[in-house]
Amino acid sequence: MKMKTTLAALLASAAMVSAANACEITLRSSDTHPEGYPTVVAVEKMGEMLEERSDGRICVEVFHSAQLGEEKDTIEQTQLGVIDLNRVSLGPFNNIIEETKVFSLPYIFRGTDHMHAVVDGEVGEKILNEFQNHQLVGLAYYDGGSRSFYNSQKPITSIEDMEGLKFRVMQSDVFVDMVDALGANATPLPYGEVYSSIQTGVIDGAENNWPSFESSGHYEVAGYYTLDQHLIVPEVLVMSQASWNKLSPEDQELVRQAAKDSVPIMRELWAEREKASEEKVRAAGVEIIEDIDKQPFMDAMNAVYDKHVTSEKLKSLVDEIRAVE
Ligand code: GTR
Repeated sequence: MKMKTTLAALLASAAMVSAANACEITLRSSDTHPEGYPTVVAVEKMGEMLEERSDGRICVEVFHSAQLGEEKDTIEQTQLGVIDLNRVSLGPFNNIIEETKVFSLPYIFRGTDHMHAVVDGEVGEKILNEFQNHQLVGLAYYDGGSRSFYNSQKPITSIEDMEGLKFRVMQSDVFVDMVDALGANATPLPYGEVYSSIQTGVIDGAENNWPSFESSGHYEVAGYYTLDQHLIVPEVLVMSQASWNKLSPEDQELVRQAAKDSVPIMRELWAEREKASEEKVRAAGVEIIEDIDKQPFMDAMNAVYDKHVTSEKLKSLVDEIRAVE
């Protein structure tokens, strides 16, 4: 049995090597999420399109489950050209690319349709263009659902219940200030450290969308999920400027187009996964607090806007986002 497994594994890796050999260029892509997660599948699909359209010359290899590192580190690696492609939340870019903050502001989007209209339009294009000033090429936006708070301690039914709780946030000052403004304490941590930090009581909880809450297993250690939906943070697929510069203009166009064509695929996968993850979490017995007055949460966010939306550039971007129907 063992022999058979080993042989099968050898044959499989031999097949992979020969497939890899056919590719003149293999773009290594990073993702923190596990196999089968919508972002991972979408980049794989992008790779298939690219391979087909380049007659097998350009391939994409997706390293899922944070195999290449946590987001903050992989962003640096992508800027350096060590990693070619990276699918990340916009959150970890906030401290590097100021303009990305506008998409990370609490309650900036009125819902998914509004977010889609914004990222598909002029503002979306403007923010993608900002990446080129930071050794990166912005290729496409993916969905990140809406993020809500979960914790291991108690049901949060109002903003008062947030008082004193310790929440992990993505590594961005916007999110630290967001949690502070709600009367809780923020701990910026890499995604991969959240599960054990809740389990050991280092933090009380975190915040995320249904698919991440489910796939990370956080729901196993944080039994209360309050749907305050404070954030809708789009995700991005970026490429290293160094890797980009190695491609001919024609190949650059192929990459850009394949990335764009993966967006509708991703959106469909996302909608399905949101439902499936919600069902799984509910079936596991997590207490879901849905009936919550969001207004006090929204009002508290004025402090975050006052602190982070200070330049004329960001102010006008916020106005433009709000004006999109
Ligand atoms: C997820 C997002 C990841 C990562 C994670 C986090 O929703 O898809 O890219 O940013 O949240 O909270 O770190």
